[in-house]
Amino acid sequence: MSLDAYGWEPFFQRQLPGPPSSETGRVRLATARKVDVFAEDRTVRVSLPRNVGAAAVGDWVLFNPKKRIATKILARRNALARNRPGHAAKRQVLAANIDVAVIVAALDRELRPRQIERYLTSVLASGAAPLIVLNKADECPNSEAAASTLRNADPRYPVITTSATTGQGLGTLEDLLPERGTIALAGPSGAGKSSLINAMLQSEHLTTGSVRSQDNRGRHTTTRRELVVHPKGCLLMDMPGIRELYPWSSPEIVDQVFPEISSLGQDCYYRDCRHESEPGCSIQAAAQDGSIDPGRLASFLELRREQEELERSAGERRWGAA
Ligand SMILES: Nc1nc2c(ncn2[C@@H]2O[C@H](COP(=O)(O)OP(=O)(O)OP(=O)(O)O)[C@@H](O)[C@H]2O)c(=O)[nH]1
Ligand SMILES: [Mg+2]
Ligand SMILES: [Zn+2]
Repeated sequence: MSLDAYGWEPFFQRQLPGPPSSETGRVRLATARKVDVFAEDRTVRVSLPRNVGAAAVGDWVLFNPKKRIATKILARRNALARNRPGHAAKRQVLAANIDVAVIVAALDRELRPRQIERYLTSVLASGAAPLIVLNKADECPNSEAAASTLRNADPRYPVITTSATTGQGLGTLEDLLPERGTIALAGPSGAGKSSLINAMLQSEHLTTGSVRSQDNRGRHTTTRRELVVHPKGCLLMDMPGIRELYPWSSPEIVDQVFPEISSLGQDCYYRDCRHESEPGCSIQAAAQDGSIDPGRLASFLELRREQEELERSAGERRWGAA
């Protein structure tokens, strides 16, 4: 198979040639010092020496086929990243070189728009196109109402309802996926990410797991990121469920996630208004007269704070201060 099938592009071609006799492959599975790559005519496991760096699933690597050692990780076109939980500023790349990030939520539990806004904050920072999937539509009598709630809050992104169990909405989902693109599925444990991929592949390739009966939360069945090839040609990346996502993003991206709120901030009396209790704050004024959603406002303020803090910590690390 040609490497085009795995998303090879001029952007990566321009980074060649590598060392003579090296081969190119795309990482489909990664552990700390070993990666499985899709190469032209086979899948091969190569070791990843420390000096080469850390590879993420979706990365392109050069490797020495005889020694089965990776020699270089090619520069990424983009990456979906988070701040490692429990760290002030430690970037963790979740997925490299992706075109679409599918944010999967499940309809067998309460819809959490705040959680989706967190994912959007990560996805917009990556540059991948977001697509919101509300799965387990078979478990929810008014799945369309849930989808409408999200569309009304922000009409910019597609929101679709699916069921990995009955197959409902899978055709619509597949139609929205770019034919040659790389698509990462992210979302909380138990939302049905692995089930959706299996349903699209019409195979039981990925392990799926039950949810806890008291609150329908998942049990973190998927423990590694993995890239699989869809029969139509696109690549699907399964990801472990994320408990609480701390996006690696920026205050400016948060503004983009909440345009109806951030645009009001330009009219605040103080230029550096924090939109809390300052006089002349047009965002608080809009909150008081009910013209912005209080849930979205709280989410906007929280994510702004978080990203400002991250920017400060990351900057301090970069300059070696404090
Ligand atoms: N009723 C219903 N159940 C589903 C659907 N999709 C998945 N499930 C079930 O939900 C449970 C969790 O599915 P998984 O596919 O393992 O969920 P996941 O998002 O991959 O979870 P992690 O790997 O833990 O992050 C399994 O018992 C699935 O059978 C659906 O559309 N409808
Ligand atoms: Mg899974
Ligand atoms: Zn303000």
